Amino acid sequence: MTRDMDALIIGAGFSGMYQLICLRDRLGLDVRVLEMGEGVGGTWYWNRYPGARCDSESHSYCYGFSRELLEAWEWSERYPGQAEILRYLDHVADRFDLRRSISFGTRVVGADFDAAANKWVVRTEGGDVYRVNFLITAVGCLSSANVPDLKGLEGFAGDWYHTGLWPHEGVDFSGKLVGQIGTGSTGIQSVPVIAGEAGHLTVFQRTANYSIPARNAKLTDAFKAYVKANHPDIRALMHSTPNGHPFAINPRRVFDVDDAERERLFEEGWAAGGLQFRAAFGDVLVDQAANDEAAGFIKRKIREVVTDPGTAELLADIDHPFAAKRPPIDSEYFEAFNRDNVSLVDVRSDPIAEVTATGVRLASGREFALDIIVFATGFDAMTGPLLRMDIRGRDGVRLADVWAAGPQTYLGLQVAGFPNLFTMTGPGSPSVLCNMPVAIEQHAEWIADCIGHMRANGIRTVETTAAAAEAWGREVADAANATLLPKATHSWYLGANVPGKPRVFMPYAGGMARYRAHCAEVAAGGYPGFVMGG
Ligand code: N01
Repeated sequence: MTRDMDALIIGAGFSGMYQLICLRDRLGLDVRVLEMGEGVGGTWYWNRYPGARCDSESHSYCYGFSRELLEAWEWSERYPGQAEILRYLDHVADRFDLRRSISFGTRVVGADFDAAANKWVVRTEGGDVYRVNFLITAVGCLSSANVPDLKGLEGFAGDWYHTGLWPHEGVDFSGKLVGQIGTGSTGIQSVPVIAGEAGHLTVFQRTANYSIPARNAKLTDAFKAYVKANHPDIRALMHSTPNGHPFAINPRRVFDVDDAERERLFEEGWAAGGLQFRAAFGDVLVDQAANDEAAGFIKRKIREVVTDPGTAELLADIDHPFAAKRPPIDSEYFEAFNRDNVSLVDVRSDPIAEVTATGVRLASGREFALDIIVFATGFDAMTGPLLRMDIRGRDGVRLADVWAAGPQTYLGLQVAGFPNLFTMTGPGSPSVLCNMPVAIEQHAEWIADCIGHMRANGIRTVETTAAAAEAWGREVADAANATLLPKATHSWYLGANVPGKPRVFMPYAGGMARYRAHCAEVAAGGYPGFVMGG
């Protein structure tokens, strides 16, 4: 089948769904969404691992574009669990009648720009072809699972799973010997839940990680009423903060206060829980000495919680500044190591050498018998989901070649040589450093406004320039270098978790509020940095 349309969106997660509303219902375009899964939800469709829950607070982890939607939906907990988020997105799909414009179970394998026709020609695995004026990738930043290339995995007699591709029917851990590799945000969420079900859980830790207690709880009626009554103010606050969260970062500096007051304020942040701890001071992510204070506080907490001194030392032996990697938040993560059926293994000093038929063998020869291996090993982030499709721009140039030394975009939204292609939450945008729905809504609206502007003015192509992308690349690097973020040299922000991936700091760390203002200025100023043609 070959179809001609105005626009195609790849992915029906938070971003693709709202982009569909903007293009179909507001601009009246003939548009389709192609989605690999059998339902909407993106990340929340695939990540069904035990303990999967959002680290953003529920009243901020939702769309803000519709007052009616905000008023119709009520969250049950402070942090929404995977199932509740998926119910929410299903509700949005029903409410805005989105499914009729989405093809599920449809994987895009390639897209070529046909310059003569000024069309993107998009191919699906099933052999369908779409010829469209605009192609929008809404493929998510963390959707390409990273399973380490471990020797012997194919011969493992037990079962193994990656958290990001979790079976919909769930996994029965009861009485099983389970090994989990990875202690990032995901692994830290899954450990306590798997520990509660498994016969024994062995956690293989390569890099120890900070974590802040989430302090999840059912929402009270009073809080729900406060949210309902204050939507506009809450949204305005979220739009004013660098990370898009519904609480401000306190501008005071760590050394503005004396030791006792600092301890009290850290305790207050610790009690507030989650990402609010990071917001207790304004300089934690820019000043190493300030960061050391926050890091020291968390390490003391870990040692207080974990009873076995050897295990506590391993968990607190953290080699990077606090929040330089995405800071996890947890529900009883460190406490889980006090259980008799949980053990911690340091695979930094003694790496995993191979997976055997019956378990895992370390370089030293130590062996662990396992029935199930859980890979909480993260993703080929930001570029992975784009590069696994064969996207070719002008003159057949492959995106993979253009980005061979690392991604280059203007505003994370466009790549030079790839006209009329928009990359939602792409590398170079704040995306993963921001509460995602906030970043997503801004991108969807900016893209829709740009396309609306083009149609109103008879413009057929929009394409950023190499100079604009290079200049923006420098801004992205400068913004990161003004913080401690690049000091976590093994972080996925830098692509360091995927062997062979170029080390480029990918998200824009200058803050969502500043980025939003910059994008608005670009649009108001007639789109400098973009060439409008035809
Ligand atoms: O992945 P990660 P994640 N041998 O890359 C280890 C988002 N998220 O899925 O640090 C041994 O952070 C690796 O070790 P090291 C959030 O943005 C959001 O946990 O590379 N270990 C690390 O410990 C988050 O940042 C929510 O040394 C290996 C772990 O695996 C992002 O998803 C909830 C290994 C991977 O950590 C990714 O988090 C959860 C190997 N060969 C996640 N390879 C929300 O709230 C990797 N590791 C929305």
